[in-house]
Amino acid sequence: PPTIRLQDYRPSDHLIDTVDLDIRLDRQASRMTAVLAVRPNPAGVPIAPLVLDGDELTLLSLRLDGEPLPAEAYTATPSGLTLHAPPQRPFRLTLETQVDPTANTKLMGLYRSSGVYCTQCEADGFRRITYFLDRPDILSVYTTRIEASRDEAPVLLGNGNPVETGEVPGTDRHYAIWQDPHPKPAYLFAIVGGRLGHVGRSFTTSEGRAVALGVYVEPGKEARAEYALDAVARSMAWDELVFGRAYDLDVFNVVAVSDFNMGAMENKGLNIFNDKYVLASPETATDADYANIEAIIAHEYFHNWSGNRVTCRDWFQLCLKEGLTVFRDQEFSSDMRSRAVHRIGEVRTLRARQFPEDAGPLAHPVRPKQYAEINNFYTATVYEKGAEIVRMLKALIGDSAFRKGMDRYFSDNDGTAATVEDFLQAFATETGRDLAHFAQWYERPGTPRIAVSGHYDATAKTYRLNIRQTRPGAGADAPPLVIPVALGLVGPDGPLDVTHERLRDGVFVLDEAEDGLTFENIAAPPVPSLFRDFSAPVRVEIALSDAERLTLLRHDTDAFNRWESAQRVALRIVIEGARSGSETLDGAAGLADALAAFVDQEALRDPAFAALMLALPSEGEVAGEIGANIDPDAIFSARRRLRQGIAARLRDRLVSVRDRLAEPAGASFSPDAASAGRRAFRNAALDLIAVADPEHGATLAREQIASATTMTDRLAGLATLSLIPGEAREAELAAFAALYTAEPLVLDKWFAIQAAIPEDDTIARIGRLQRHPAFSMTNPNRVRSLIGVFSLANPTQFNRPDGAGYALVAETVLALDKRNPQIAARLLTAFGSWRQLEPVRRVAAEGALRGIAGAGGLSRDVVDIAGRSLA
Ligand code: B3K
Ligand code: ZN
Repeated sequence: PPTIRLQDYRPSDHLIDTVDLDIRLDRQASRMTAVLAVRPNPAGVPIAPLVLDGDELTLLSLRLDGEPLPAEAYTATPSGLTLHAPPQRPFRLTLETQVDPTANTKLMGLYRSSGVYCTQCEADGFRRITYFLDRPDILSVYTTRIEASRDEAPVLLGNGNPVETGEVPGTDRHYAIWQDPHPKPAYLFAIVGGRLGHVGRSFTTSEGRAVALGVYVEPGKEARAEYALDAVARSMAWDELVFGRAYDLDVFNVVAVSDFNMGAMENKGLNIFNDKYVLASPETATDADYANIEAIIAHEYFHNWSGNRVTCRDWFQLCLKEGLTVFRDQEFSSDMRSRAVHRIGEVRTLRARQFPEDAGPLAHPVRPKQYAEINNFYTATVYEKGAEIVRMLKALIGDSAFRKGMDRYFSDNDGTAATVEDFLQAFATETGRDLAHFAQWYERPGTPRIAVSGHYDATAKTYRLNIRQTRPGAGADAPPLVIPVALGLVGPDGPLDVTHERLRDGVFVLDEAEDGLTFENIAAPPVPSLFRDFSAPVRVEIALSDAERLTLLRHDTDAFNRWESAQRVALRIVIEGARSGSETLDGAAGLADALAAFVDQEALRDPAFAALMLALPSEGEVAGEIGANIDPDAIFSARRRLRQGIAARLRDRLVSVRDRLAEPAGASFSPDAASAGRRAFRNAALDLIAVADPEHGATLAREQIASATTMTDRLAGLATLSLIPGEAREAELAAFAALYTAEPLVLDKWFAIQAAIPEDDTIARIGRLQRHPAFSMTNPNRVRSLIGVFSLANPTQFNRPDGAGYALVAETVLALDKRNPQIAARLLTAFGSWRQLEPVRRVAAEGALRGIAGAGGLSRDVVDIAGRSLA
């Protein structure tokens, strides 16, 4: 496939000022009439053909200023429409196209999901609706008339504000006209038509605009939409308060559909969501679901400014909207919940998804320099590392300069398609700083390694920190990055109040390959607390003893580093245990003692934080730290041995704290962070109790499943039981499925639990589950729950030495690719770390990858991932 390069960017030779669309919805033959007001771009080449994008389109008719065009004036294929010599003046192009939404299994463009017509246009789906200049720097004002059978689609929604509805005389059809006054790129276009239930409320903006908020869901599920609706209103209020951004239309609608390639989509005024991220009730959704709904509703809403009002010049700038908007939604969730707990969650996600990506063949800069298939670049690097860059910028310039820079970015670029340079320029102008050096973060792939050494001089009473940065794979002449290092010192009895001229608000700026600082008047050897609050997305190497790290766990003021220090000790123990294979783990008892003391001190005070403290680094994280010659079975068993040691030591207090945190009988459900935190600790405790004593654990789990009043607790009981082989497990799994036959989103959790069982039989179990009536290869949520979870959350079975795990995923990729290339390509990224495996598995994984790469008729999406993975 052809490679598209950032350096080749050129403005379009034509602009499209307005788009008037008339869409007649029909199951197999939906018809679009598009009237495009085209004019030559003063910044383009004067005499240029007009080349419109298309994808699987059928052209029915074409007129220029109302007149049919002679056949030799244009060339139309399913993938494009070229006017060889368009007028050198503004003109109107009227295009009629026809598409089959029922046959659209790619879920891009116009398709039907459980009988609901909907669209997905980002990145390049609009060209599956009509021929267009389908690129984000073409901003147009859209007016859309949607027509459908009233019976089939009583609800008709579009972008912008509703202006008219009516009947089509003499038919069973009706129509609605929507007008969006804000110029937008085609990727933000959307319509919905269907039979939908709805909840709504009004929100008055800080500018006095009354906005009708609506959330549309499958009829009968309206009550499950209330939490999402509330999250919309909270997001709107927060963006006004924290970023000064008010909403700019009279309506804001969210629609939940059940077949969706990703989480959600920020179409202007009409966000379309995967129903998994809208529908919630205590009986069907876990606390994690509630938190995800809140975060994703906020994320899509925040795009209204960071993405829609200011959009991207080209797709290389994707992080401009995605990284920034992730940062904004993280801040929102932190304000709604516990900031420290949320930060730890952010870092866990980054380490689980982005670090491996950045260390493997799919690594790319946060702003990629080239791509073959843009839909493969909606990655953890663009999103999560992109958000970390914004966070570092804030740490470097300070809160108030950051807010001023954001204001300037929005006002200077409002209504335009911007670049990363435009973003940084706003902050440079506001602060007078040169951010060119900082901009390297957008250009350089790979997780930086920071080697730190500390030297205490007992005579001089000084403490010297040396800090050195390197990037794996980068040459010695690679320019260093600008890295904010938030740091402090902790003494044997508590944090030290240190000052240093190089520290501003506790942040040391490392902008050279190597640098350091010396603290004076330090009475005793301190322990450095580095990268507080995870101030930069780096790996830190420092030789500290377990005892020193556990000093941080006890005494640091920084919650993140308290958690981090226990994680580092656990990592060291598991890595050494995996290497030696020995039964006894050096240092495990010390860690268990520290955790016991921590639980005594914190579990009742901050159960959510304590629950995180009990969670050991994942097998994937351990693998990433080891980096080469990985044996997932050795990691699994060393990690399990450590868990057993900790569980045995903590068991009694876990039983008692778990009881003390129990909800009083009859207490009403709340998804808030405090209640969720209590459940999180109780369930983390249950899991560990079951590790210490499977029989007791199984009994408690079954009791919890039986008595649970929330999906969080019921599912946690089932998850604990799922790791204890036996009849009880199978019986409870069967009972759970029977209870939720009519709840696909709940059955997804049931698929996921089973896909993650680290046992030999899991492959066979998955085979059976693929034949379960609730499973479907055509629904992305089902595939992700069963095969996606298997590939990402079951390292021992995915990486079976006999290759059966790879074969299962490879078969699924090939089968899916014919229907839905985006989902197939996403699944294939599970092979991203294959080169780090030990030889037997490496050969097996490579074989599976080569099998895919060699198959015929592959999509561009899969060819791209397979090719880069093997390169
Ligand atoms: N912008 C969309 C993602 C589109 C993915 C296209 N393959 C949702 C989001 O990140 O907000
Ligand atoms: Zn986004």
